[in-house]
Amino acid sequence: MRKARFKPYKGPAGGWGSAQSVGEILLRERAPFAAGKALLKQNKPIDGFACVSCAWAKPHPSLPLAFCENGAKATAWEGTALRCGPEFFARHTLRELRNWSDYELEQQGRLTEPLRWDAASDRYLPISWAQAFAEIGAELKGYTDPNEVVFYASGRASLEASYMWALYARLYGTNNLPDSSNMCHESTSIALPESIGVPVGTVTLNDFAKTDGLLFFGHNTGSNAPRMLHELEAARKRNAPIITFNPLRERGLERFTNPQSPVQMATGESIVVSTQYHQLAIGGDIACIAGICKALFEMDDAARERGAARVLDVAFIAKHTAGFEAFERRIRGYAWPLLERRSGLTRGAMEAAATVYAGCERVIAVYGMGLTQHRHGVLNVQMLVNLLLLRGNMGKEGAGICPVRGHSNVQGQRSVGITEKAAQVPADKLRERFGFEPPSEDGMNTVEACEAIVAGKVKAFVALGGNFIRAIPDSGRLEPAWSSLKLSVQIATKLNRSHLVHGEKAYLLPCLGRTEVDVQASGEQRHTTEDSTACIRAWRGVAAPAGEHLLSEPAIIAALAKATLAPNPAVDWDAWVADYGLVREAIAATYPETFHDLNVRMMEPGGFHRPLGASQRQWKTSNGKANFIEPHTLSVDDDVEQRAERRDVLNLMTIRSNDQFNTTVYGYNDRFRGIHGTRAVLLMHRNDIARLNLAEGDKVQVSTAVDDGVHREVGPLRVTPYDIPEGCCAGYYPECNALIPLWHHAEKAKVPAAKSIPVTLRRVIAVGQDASVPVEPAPLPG
Ligand SMILES: Nc1nc2c(c(=O)[nH]1)N[C@H]1C(S)=C(S)[C@@H](COP(=O)(O)OP(=O)(O)OC[C@H]3O[C@@H](n4cnc5c(=O)[nH]c(N)nc54)[C@H](O)[C@@H]3O)O[C@H]1N2
Ligand SMILES: Nc1nc2c(c(=O)[nH]1)N[C@H]1C(S)=C(S)[C@@H](COP(=O)(O)OP(=O)(O)OC[C@H]3O[C@@H](n4cnc5c(=O)[nH]c(N)nc54)[C@H](O)[C@@H]3O)O[C@H]1N2
Ligand SMILES: [Mo]
Repeated sequence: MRKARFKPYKGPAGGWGSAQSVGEILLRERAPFAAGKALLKQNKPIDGFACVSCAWAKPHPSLPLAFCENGAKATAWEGTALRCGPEFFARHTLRELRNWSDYELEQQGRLTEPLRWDAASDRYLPISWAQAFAEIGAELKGYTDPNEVVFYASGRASLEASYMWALYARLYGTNNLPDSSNMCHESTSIALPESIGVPVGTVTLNDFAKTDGLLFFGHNTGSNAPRMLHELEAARKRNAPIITFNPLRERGLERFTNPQSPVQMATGESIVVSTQYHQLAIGGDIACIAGICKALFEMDDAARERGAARVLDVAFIAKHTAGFEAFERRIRGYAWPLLERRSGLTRGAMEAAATVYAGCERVIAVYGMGLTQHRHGVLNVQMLVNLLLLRGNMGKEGAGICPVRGHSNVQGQRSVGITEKAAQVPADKLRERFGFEPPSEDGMNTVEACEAIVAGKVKAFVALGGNFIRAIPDSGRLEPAWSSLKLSVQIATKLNRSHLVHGEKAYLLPCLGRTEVDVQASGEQRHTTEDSTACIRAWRGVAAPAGEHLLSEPAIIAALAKATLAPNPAVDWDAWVADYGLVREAIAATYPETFHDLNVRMMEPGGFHRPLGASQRQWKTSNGKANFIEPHTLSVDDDVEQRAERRDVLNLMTIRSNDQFNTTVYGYNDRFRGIHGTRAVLLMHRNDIARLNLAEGDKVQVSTAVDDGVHREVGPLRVTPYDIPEGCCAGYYPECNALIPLWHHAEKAKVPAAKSIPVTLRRVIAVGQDASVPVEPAPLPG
């Protein structure tokens, strides 16, 4: 039995706590030596492998140890000595396994052989690769409408595998290519093209080295992109201010001890990361940024009166932007009390941020899921760009916008064709090279695919990695819908819940991990990825494969494609698998602007950058300008806002612990937040706990407070006092996903609004009571 403990964490991010946490997971995965050895090659150019954890950029030249605590956990997770083979599946039915936790499922170790679900025994039984491919191919061939098949991709596969995956789906006849990005930075992909004409971030590590100020919105850097703390440390040593906006005081954004600095480690010295820390309300960002802009306008007025230098970059605004006047009018029209109420910050706090911002010449704005996963997530991102544009912080060294991407190649998979949007497909190039007519209709994104599955309009779901059923909203409604599928196919490294919730026919196909040596007919293969700064580089695996029967992702995709599609002499799948260099030639031919000479340029030790107009002040927008986008609302979520008058409704955000990678739960500790041994917690403000007649340690059921006729409930969760704004609360993803209605997603982008869910609480066990004696639910104040 794990014992739950709650104790505020006083240490810095990094430091010895980090080293200890890495040691623990290496032992738990029984891989201290193998994974330890692999770690030395992690993020090393050319002969090393790109970390399978986050997508943060890798510096060149690299640090001696180029990995962080959570990167090491990810490597240990993949390099585990534990195996989950046919013997395991012979012992357990899927019905039984569906009661296991996410942690227990993945802790069985690496999958070793292809498996097919046997309905009679409700077990996965071994099957030969040849038979699996033949059966899946025959099934897919039998459908008349290709749009009834969904090809999901999580963001981990290489550029080579991703390109082949997208081509496979389009040759089959569909653009149904939803991906993890649909749940993540799709708000960015919609927002930035309208604002500045690129779909991705504009900054590189060189900009981080030159910047003299950083704005940080809604990203938990210490847990989710810890290597970035090195850039932040360097910026702080140059005295560049870092202004953070987050409802929670995330430790990694407060103090950091560099584990690679012998002096800091020995002396326990740590640096202050954020020079200002603003704990705004969940969803307070639009109002907060509007407030900072308003303060800038007022400072600019005062400067003009005094005849001092302007605060706004008027030359930049005049030459490069459109929409300024309407934006300015709108912002000036907001009254301070309204902005304060909506942001949860004081006018003084917003003015303080504006003053420091105005004192910096080169500013980078960094953000994560705290901005994108909201109903108005797109507007959140555009407001942040507006703020940068006011002072010309776009397209100059040391300045720009930095969406921190999640999965290690999620940005890259989009660059090579994984998208449901037909307009983004270079149809002419595909037609010319492969002699087929690519589908011209848009396919389904993640939310649309879920809607179609619920409506019984999907026959097959084929997944290149990920844990779709756990990652999506509305688990309680979605899981039962899966049984209406005729076919489900999962390509994976470890067992997860998505493999247990399946269609009439189900296959589980185990693949090589990215840390592993990949030998094909022409020899050992390299592969490529694109990071958060649009830097593309070559890598190769270094560890021995986890099993002799594993195939690489490209080999599995090629075999599926051959079994499914009519032969096409222009696509030689076998040659591609024999030599991934040929896939890269095809990538270069299909996307020449980004990927010309990919086979040569990928070997540049620091990689090469994708050309981005916005970073040269070339605006590939519809009007050729950088656009100020007027906010049409100050509320980030109308579903939550309508209920503000109901005092029993709290606004819930779902967050990641320091001991997980998305749905992969490495352990039950969230060190930086002082939570140990449990994930079944609800973090609340003390005043809300008192107001709702609750006490620390009570167990509550949490329900979604919307009236759509569906009852959604999660629990019991332990009421845990935390430093979080009043009216807000936090619980862990994926455990709380059952609370998010599928329709509660970002406008335009359809990213599930996982950061603001209106909820009510019901006490089921009072603190000190035996868990077996539920008490009456506490009456809620009216
Ligand atoms: N170790 C590890 N690394 C990871 C992952 C992982 O699970 N584990 N996941 C990867 C993936 S796919 C992704 S997308 C990224 C995710 O990395 P993040 O973008 O950091 O995502 P979350 O952990 O969901 O944390 C969101 C942060 O936003 C804050 N926040 C919530 N609501 C709001 C709001 O309304 N406004 C503001 N300003 N802040 C808010 C939360 O307090 C939290 O600090 O990390 C990637 N890297
Ligand atoms: N409530 C809530 N929901 C969320 C979020 C949130 O913040 N809150 N975040 C969203 C975000 S940002 C994202 S990106 C999604 C994540 O959604 P997904 O990407 O679908 O989920 P992961 O948990 O990353 O997938 C983990 C599984 O990937 C498989 N895997 C690992 N490595 C490999 C590999 O090399 N190859 C293959 N083929 N398989 C592999 C393993 O079987 C593992 O179990 O979740 C989203 N859902
Ligand atoms: Mo993500």
